[in-house]
Amino acid sequence: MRIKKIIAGNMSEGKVLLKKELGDEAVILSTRNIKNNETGKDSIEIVAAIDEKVKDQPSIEPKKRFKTDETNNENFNKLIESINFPFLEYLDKNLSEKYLYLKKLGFDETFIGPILKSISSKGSLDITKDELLNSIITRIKVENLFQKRISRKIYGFVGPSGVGKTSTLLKFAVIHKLMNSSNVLVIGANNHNFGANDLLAAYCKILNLDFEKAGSEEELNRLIESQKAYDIILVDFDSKSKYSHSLIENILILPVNSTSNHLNEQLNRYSSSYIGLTGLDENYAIQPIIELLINKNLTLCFYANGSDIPDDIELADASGIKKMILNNG
Ligand SMILES: Nc1nc2c(ncn2[C@@H]2O[C@H](COP(=O)(O)OP(=O)(O)O)[C@@H](O)[C@H]2O)c(=O)[nH]1
Ligand SMILES: [Mg+2]
Repeated sequence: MRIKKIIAGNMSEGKVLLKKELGDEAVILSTRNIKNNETGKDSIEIVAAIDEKVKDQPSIEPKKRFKTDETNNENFNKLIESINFPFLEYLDKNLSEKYLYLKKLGFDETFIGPILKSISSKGSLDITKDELLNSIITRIKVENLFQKRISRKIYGFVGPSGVGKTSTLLKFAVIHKLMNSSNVLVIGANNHNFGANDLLAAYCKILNLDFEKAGSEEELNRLIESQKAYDIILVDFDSKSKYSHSLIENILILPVNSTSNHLNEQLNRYSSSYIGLTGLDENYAIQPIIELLINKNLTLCFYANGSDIPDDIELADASGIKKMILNNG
């Protein structure tokens, strides 16, 4: 047992001192009022004791409950990130934040690596996430094909079947007719699918568009040579068409929800630098198409987000591409 004598101004001050000296388990043995020899003030003398065995017993800490506060959530997220991306600990905070931002937007390592390397080598790592995204978007070439041109333009719509070539062509035609008061001719050169040209002819009739049918390459060439009065000629090809003409600029229509392999195959097959996308109203992964556009230096012209003619098509521009990236999937 340990005994301690404490002099304090009053009882409550004495208890505080006692607790500090002997702990919670101290037992008060006696108290008496005294005059403090040094100050001459009325004081209290407390004598207390503690059983050392009790004092030395390890106190049992109350169980720590798992707190689901913000700090814990943050730590939990960090833990998950370090499991998913173990190499992050080798990147500095700035780089790893940018890596995670691009990763969460749907880009993958093969794309993010060179992007971060390039901004890092330019010493531009201090840019914000938004500026980083904008810097990616500015790498994508865009061109406004809805603008009226001085000379006659001939566009061929090419690409895999069922991707939306015909409907995109019709949207394109109506926009030129309404917005630019252009003289538009639609040529049906879809000769591998029974009834496709007749169906297109019917659509053109409803939409008040001039229509001609080209059953062969010769017929197509003849139409191009003879129909000089039109401002714009749009040729609806099928997936197997192999026609080429120096005056035809092909627009490759690609589904936005494609894998890298599929997109590259289509590009090799139809070699075209103009790209139109369809299916932005459906689920898609953004990585393959953005990578294709940047790495192959292609020009994105427009994107379709549904089957309504002519409403469901948008001209490609930086803000639209940003929306496409931020809303992807
Ligand atoms: N959801 C959706 N459907 C589309 C889009 N573009 C075209 N389609 C539909 O896809 C189907 C095939 O289109 P079509 O133009 O005939 O394709 P083509 O074989 O390439 O000429 C049609 O039912 C279109 O209405 C799009 O952007 N989104
Ligand atoms: Mg078609």
